[in-house]
Amino acid sequence: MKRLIPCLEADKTEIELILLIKTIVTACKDISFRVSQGALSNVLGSTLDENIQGETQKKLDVLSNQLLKDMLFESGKVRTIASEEEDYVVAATEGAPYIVAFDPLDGSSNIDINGQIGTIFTIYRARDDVPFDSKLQFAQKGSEQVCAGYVLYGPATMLAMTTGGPTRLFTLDKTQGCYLLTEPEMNISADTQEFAVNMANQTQWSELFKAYIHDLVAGESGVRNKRFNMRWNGAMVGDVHRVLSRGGIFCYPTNINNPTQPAKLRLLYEANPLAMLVENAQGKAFTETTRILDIEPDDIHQRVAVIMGSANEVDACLNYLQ
Ligand code: AHM
Ligand code: MG
Repeated sequence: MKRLIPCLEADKTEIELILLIKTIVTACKDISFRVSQGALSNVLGSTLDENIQGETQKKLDVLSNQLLKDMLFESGKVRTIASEEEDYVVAATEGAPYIVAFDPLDGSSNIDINGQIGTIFTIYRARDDVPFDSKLQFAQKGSEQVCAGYVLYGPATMLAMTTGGPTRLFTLDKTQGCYLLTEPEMNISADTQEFAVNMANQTQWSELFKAYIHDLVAGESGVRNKRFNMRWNGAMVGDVHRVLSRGGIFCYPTNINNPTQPAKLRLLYEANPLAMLVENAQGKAFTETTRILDIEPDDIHQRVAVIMGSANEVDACLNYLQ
């Protein structure tokens, strides 16, 4: 089986980018080890702090964030960093070619129950037209990403990644400490009978979105004339991994009861990288109105509604929302 680096070389990925990807996935190997040790590594539970988004930080959130930051600083390849766990952008190496954003540990509420969690990352070229340490470095559309990926810490540790070509899946061989190519081209089926949404949020949905889910749940006897099944991990990285692996639709729609924070998921380090992975596996990724990768960002912690997955089912959902 092909290893990650030779695979990137065969894809003609630029050497500086290969070195940066290597840094990120090496940090993730460390996170994977600590996650797999569970309570033995003394990383379970919460800290006493909150991040800028008012969420309690878990010990593993903080640790993963620090680990990634330290290794990215050392690499010398990153001009500026943005993270879910950092209030502001973090200046790294002036003149370096790339900027990196990440959610160090997506699905934090799964940490203490030994559920699926993962690190989501995205890489852009640094901008020379704005100061190296400005948040404007990240004022780039998702379509500008040069690499998007996640490392999923499940029963196996897996890396899904694209550098513009197909979305490839690698599995961490823990005996050798290397990522091996196990799925050269992920391909999301256009049709599906599986959806992922937090059903407990129904009172927050628009009437149009309620109608869509109602018709899915109605099964063979409803207008869709087809039985749908529901799966929900509570970690977007795990839910989207399932969608990439066997098709499906993942929805996190607008909360109409909360005008100050109508969406939950973050554009920069959750929606954009997962949208690129989904699109490069023949899926679609939209908010309720717009292709996610076309959004002009206005803040590093900006939130968006998300509907992504099997192309025909995303179209079907969007039809309800017009
Ligand atoms: P996190 O980045 O703090 O872990 O929050 C994001 C997560 C997503 O992974 C997941 O889809 C969503 O929050 C679930 O939230 P909820 O359980 O509130 O519906
Ligand atoms: Mg997250």
